[in-house]
Amino acid sequence: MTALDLGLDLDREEALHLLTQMVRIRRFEERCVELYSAEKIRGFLHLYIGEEAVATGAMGALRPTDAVVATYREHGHALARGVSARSIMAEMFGVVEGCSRGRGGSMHLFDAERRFYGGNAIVAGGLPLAVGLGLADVMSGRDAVTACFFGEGAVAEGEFHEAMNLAALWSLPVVFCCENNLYAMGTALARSESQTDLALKAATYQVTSWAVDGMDVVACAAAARRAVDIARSGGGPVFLELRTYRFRAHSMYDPELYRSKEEVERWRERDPIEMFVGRAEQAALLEAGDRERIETDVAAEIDDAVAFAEAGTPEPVEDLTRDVYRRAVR
Ligand SMILES: Cc1ncc(C[n+]2csc(CCOP(=O)(O)OP(=O)(O)O)c2C)c(N)n1
Ligand SMILES: [Mg+2]
Repeated sequence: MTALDLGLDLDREEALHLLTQMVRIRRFEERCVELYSAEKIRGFLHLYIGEEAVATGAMGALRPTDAVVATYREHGHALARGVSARSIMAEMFGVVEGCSRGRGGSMHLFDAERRFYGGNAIVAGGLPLAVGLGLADVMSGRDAVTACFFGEGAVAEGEFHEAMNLAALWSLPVVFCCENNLYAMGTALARSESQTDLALKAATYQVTSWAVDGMDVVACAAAARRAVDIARSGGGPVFLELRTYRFRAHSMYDPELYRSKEEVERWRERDPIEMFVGRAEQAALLEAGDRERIETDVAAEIDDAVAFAEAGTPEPVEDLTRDVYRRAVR
């Protein structure tokens, strides 16, 4: 069967890129779990495992001049955006070589050069930020789109409604990527929202919106391309409801009493990496040996990132008040 017969509108190079990015995210986070157990990484750690297709697919639609806003579950977005594994791992370790100088940690990855504006720990906190970035770009005459990633838990916050309204009212070039993984910590969507069709909800604000299979990296990439095209060409904001699932606990520890093991198993059968490999091999976009080579390269990249972080420098005592503001006493 040809790639197109299988719904894969991409070439071999693109297929290798998508697989590599998803494997990088998966393996990076698996290593983080080990480092967390070894107490090398401390604090909160929210894993994206299971959701890799969303960030991988969406990020490919953006230019370097576009902006990205994410949540505390953002390791994958940072990696896919081009923030180096070294500087992310160093940030996890809390050393000055980290992308936020070691002051942010897992939840606050930041890289102004790549227009990666966090890493935001407050649920829905990134949405007004994205609206502000979109407005600033328009007012400054910059041809840029802002992609804002957030969980479905954000739609219950007032900021979601304010952001949708203003983005639509001012026709801002923002693509809202709602990662609907069905749960906000232990709260299932249907227990907190009267309207669970999130694309419909966004549409009430006159925002172009539709739902996407968030486990299918090719569908995510196609949806993001279309959404970014609309936003870039003056069509106003777009809302994508990317239906996905996290395979792991909300944070590192969570008894997971809110969902059954069978439900998790059912979703694992739709593992975005394995599904993509299956289809791409069938379409002869991937060849024997590709997967193994990618795994080897990724393992080497992560080993290197961990060694870099291990050799990192703790912030010197003299820097403790750096960037800390205080009012001058007259
Ligand atoms: C304003 C606010 N309220 C509560 C919390 C605590 N909290 C952290 S994560 C989370 C769940 C968010 O779920 P969702 O938006 O679906 O994202 P997911 O974790 O599923 O990716 C909550 C309630 C918070 N960080 N910010
Ligand atoms: Mg969620």
